[in-house]
Amino acid sequence: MRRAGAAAAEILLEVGPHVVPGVTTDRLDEVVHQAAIDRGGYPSPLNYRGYPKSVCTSVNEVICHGIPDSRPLADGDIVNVDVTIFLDGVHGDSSVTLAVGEVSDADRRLVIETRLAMDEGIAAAGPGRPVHAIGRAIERHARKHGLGVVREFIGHGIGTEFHSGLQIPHYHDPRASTILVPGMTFTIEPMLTLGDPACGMWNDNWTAVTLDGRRTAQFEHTLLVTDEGIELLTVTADGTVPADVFALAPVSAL
Ligand code: EYF
Ligand code: CO
Repeated sequence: MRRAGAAAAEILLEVGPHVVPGVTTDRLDEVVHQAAIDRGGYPSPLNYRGYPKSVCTSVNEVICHGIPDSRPLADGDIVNVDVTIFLDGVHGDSSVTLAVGEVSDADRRLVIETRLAMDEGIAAAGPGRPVHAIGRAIERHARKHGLGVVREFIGHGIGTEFHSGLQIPHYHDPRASTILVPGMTFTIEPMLTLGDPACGMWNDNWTAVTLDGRRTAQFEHTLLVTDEGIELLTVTADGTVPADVFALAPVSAL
């Protein structure tokens, strides 16, 4: 799992610099596909439940599962790049939301606070802690910053399966009463919105969008519960965290 997680992080670091105005998300798909193959792995999304590409690229109002296509990214877009690699029998799953050129202060704030919400969720997890503590921390952070939390898509157990039985809501759901124990591996991948988090679906039956058309951002790590706490698996072997490398400068006056 550490090797698969590190490979996912490396692939994000490789594809990130390609995210510039004018690039197509099809090109990002090619880069991610080749990067997975180069590492001796397989891009987990490809043909997963019929998904047609090797990566999810979710632009602006697209919440998740955006399918790469021939539309060029434009200055001011934000795009989530969600990479999962199957390597040596297990999956590593991670995503970052990247700015395309110069983005508005509102979008910058959305991206920064979504990453911090994920970090709050990670901080709330640990051995002996209930799963619902994660969503409670994420929802609290989102509320504090006037952002919505998407409820339809949640974090998941991960290992030899891309999605195992464990469900990790990103909002407070007291029914998520599973107690985390060492050895569990799962993702935290909150999707936050500038407006109403209600979700719709394009008629391709893959692309999830905000109903109000407002923008949305997402970050994701694969995590391991240890005896001592939580280990981030989707970091490179030298500890580099892609979300740190691509972090946006804070908005000076909120
Ligand atoms: C309506 C898929 C998409 N599912 C999940 C298949 O966990 C993921 N990313 O962090 C994740 C990535 C992909 C994925 C890529 C394809 N799918 C199944 C069911 C419905 C759906 O969208
Ligand atoms: Co995931």
